Amino acid sequence: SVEEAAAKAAAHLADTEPPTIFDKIIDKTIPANIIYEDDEALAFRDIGPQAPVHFLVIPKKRSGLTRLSKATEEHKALLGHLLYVAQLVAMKENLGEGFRVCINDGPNGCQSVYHLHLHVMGGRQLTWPPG
Ligand code: IU
Repeated sequence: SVEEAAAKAAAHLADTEPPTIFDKIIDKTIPANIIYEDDEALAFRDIGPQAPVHFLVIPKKRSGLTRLSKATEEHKALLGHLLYVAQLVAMKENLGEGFRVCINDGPNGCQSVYHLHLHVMGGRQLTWPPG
């Protein structure tokens, strides 16, 4: 049935991992410098900026996405939306000369917060490759 399919999808996307500090930023129990918000996404300035402009774009519902490598077919629209928001806010932040979007995944990717987030950095000449 439709109900069974919905329940199965919800279970599949359920968060079994512990909440992170980003949940408190989303529910506004700890302050953050929020620069964009819609029904699905939130963007706020990184507390340890690596460039003159450095903000994070996160899904408001983690939906099982502790890290990018947990993505399934069900996440495709959300992933597209987050990338769209990244450029939307980058343009609002006057990063028309260019910027970088980065996702750190897992230990080798140097991920520290297990709630999917896109880093958006700009406002200076960036170099390549990153460390
Ligand atoms: P990472 O990709 O998981 O390593 O990035 C986590 C980022 O979250 C990192 O750049 C931190 O500076 C940033 N951050 C934050 O902006 N606010 C916080 O309360 C915490 C981390 I904890």
